[in-house]
Amino acid sequence: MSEKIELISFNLCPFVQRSVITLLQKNIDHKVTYIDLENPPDWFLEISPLGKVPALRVKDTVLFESAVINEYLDKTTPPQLQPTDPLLEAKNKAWIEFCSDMIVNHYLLTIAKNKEDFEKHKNKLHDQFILLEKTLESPPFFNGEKMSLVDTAIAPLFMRLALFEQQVPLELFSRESKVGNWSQKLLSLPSVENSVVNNFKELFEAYLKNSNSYYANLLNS
Ligand SMILES: N[C@@H](CCC(=O)N[C@@H](CS)C(=O)NCC(=O)O)C(=O)O
Repeated sequence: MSEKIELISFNLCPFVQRSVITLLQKNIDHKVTYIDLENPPDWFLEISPLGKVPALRVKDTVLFESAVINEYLDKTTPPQLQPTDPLLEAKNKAWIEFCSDMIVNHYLLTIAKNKEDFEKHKNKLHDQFILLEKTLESPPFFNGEKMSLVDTAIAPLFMRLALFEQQVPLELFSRESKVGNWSQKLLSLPSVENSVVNNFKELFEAYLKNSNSYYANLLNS
């Protein structure tokens, strides 16, 4: 019997979530090991060169960086999500980087201690969504009909934005826009829905409230 691949995870990490979506989308048998990032175990620090999750253990090899992990999963298990045309593939990889920057911006927005920093990251994210709106061509996915790794890269951000939009509307894009439709499509996929732990919303809310950030105070009010 072949050894299961192991995804090393922190239950709130959006980068890990990208790999979970890819694993689920491809129906890859795997196990998930959760660690506490505040207090990472020694075995994790020994195998993870950057000390970050996700890490993927495949036999004796440990891969890190979500984009790299997803490319490996994509190359080894069908259906292929990356486009085969080299130019389109490169374009997709560039936009995956862009989505990573958006995720970081959203994180900075959620932990900003004051209104000024909060607004700064919110405006940056808003501008990034305008660029995405201009880049999207035909629905439902980033490349049109076929789902891609860009879709798996942005879905965790859409999920985090949707969770608290009712409580604290950020209004970063409209529901009727191309981005809005894209978000709704991705959030309706079982691979996205099942990519987080059951009590994700509560855990995330508790984490935010604990940060005592400007956004957390808006959530509290
Ligand atoms: N570029 C990395 C980012 C991963 C990342 O920042 N992971 C965070 C958790 S969401 C982490 O492990 N942080 C621990 C640390 O920086 O010490 C990727 O795409 O995998």
